[in-house]
Amino acid sequence: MITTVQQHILREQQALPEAQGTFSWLLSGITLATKMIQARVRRAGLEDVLGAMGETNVQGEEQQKLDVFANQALLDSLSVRDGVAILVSEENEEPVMFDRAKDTGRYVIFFDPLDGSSNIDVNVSVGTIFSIYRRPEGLENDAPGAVLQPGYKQVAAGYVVYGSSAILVYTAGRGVYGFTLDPSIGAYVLSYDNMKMPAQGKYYSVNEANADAFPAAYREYLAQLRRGDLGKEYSSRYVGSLVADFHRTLLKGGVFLYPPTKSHPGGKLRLMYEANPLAFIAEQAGGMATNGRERILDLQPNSIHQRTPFVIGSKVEMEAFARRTEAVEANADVWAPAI
Ligand code: P6P
Repeated sequence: MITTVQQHILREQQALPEAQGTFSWLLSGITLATKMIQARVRRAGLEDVLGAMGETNVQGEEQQKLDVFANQALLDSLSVRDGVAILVSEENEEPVMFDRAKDTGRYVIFFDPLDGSSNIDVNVSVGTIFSIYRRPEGLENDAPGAVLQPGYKQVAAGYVVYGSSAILVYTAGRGVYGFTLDPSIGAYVLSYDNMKMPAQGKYYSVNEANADAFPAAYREYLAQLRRGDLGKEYSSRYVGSLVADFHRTLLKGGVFLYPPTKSHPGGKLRLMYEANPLAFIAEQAGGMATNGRERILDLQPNSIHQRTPFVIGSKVEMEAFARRTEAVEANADVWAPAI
């Protein structure tokens, strides 16, 4: 007996009293778009979708053709759902707002349509990340408070990793569930029921090329892992595609870090459509996520594309990181030169 994601969402939305089917209708828009995206990702290179569009996006990054397609697929699938009041995409400088009747446009959705897209041409897994909030009552769509909500207010979050298979992972605040796309029936089928991140893993995941520029606390912590101070031998695994690196961390445990550096004190990853959704999932699975000091989900955003340092993973590694940063930063200049 299979459980499709649609059946699962209908069951989940019973816990969202105000949903009245809107919530499942929204999520079906996201799953539809990801099926279209994965079909194109699977054919990358066959339909001349490789290579750049020759344009750059709001992040100043060269747009890959699949980026543009993925963004359009999500915008098209979600804009026809009248439950959507506002869409915020990594690819769009400004939010897309819809003039809905007051009692219909109830949700705000953030998404990174194709994260890790620079890896497309070398056939490395990429992903779509999404994050869903209620539109605050009494606020107009263009009120800053409509989009600048802290992560703990998310009603749902998830991602699809387009790897050896397409896997959708989502939470609506009552556990984390994984679904594998079965191409023979075109449906996401439950494959991971009530996912829990192992309390400790054996991988740490960070771009070591930047290590000399990390704050002392981060360097000290990585040396601690390498020395085996947490009672385990660690291996380094870094795909360079956030969704792939996080998915492994969720399944196997361990820790992923994108630290701040002097040149990028805010880190690289985006709070609203990368860190917040993954932090919601990690916490629901028993893990933790911080910006190096504070819980990601407590951060009050001040802009929709703001970046944040990002440390996310298993309880044991995250608690060790917190102890290390407290110890080192209590006694040293955060930017002390590399040891
Ligand atoms: P770096 C991909 O471009 C991305 O946005 C994330 O998917 C990934 O985690 C990160 O950047 C990799 O960045 O600086 O290590 O190449």
